[in-house]
Amino acid sequence: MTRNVRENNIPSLHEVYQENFKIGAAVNPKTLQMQRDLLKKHFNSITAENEMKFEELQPLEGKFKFDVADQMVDFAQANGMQVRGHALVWHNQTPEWMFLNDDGTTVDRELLLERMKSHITTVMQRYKGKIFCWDVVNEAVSDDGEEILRKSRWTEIIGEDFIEYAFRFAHEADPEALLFYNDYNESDPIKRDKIYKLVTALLEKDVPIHGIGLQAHWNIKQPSYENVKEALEKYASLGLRIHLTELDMSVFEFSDRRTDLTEPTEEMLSLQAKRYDKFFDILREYSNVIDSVTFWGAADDYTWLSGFPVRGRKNWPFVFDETHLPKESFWKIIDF
Ligand code: HAH
Repeated sequence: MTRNVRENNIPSLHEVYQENFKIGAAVNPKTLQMQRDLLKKHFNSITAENEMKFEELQPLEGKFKFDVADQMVDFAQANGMQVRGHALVWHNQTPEWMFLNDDGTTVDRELLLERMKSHITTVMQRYKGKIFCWDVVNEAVSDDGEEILRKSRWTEIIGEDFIEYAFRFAHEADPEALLFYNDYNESDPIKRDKIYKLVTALLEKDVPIHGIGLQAHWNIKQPSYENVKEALEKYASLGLRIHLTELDMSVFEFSDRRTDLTEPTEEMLSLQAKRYDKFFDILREYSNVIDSVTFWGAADDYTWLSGFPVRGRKNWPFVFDETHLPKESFWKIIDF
């Protein structure tokens, strides 16, 4: 069979999963071109990889730049796809001006809250009815031992309640949008319990939060199936919706810093397929609480993992290969 025939005849991933959850992909202006057909066929949700982050949308105070984000939303609408918004408040990719007065001194709590509200309101109102959910706060929980919240400009200037303010501003801006707290290492028991504690406290204060985003940057060894199941149980017990927001399956363990591979080994690919298989079994088992599973990319020709944690090292984390053909991982997750 020629490549086109094979490509066109394979089942659509999002159609296979229509009874379970949406299947999403992170996109950027380049992948929207290179992966256009693949995206249209297999995904019914998109997330902007970078183009809706603070520094992209409001690089200078009051000077919003919506052109690229608008094109993504238009692409989604033209193709019957949903859009997940990522991300409103984060300690990274936020411009310096946000935290500074004209004279270079640090802003006070009042002004930072005002700027936060203005950003959230402007962005969410623009995409009302077009973006169904937002990662309102990204990665606020610390990876260090006892510390619950990571220290950042947000905690230093506003205090720990910056999180509830962000959710309240977001709910006011678009009462229909689903509001998520999103984080990584979400299945690590210690971090999981911190996330759980944080969200429990928000719920006790009636903060408008509707879901937890599990980034799911996984690899061929970690996390364990058990830890993922326990995390899903624990988050689901809060009565919130769950999204997998940034799924990928690195072929390298996190501590593996090798740079000599020009293609993945057979062993890596078969382990990857086995893990995708088992993880999607688990995700289907929890599909009563999971509404959306987004990959942080679509096919192995582009992944942020080729720059992280080792700069310039190629990675192959998806279920479609560099030429957009299905990998063993694809066949595993559609066979159930
Ligand atoms: C994510 N951080 C971010 O949410 C996303 O916006 C970015 O494009 C890529 C990854 C993940 C992350 C990690 O897995 C480990 C350390 C820091 C950040």
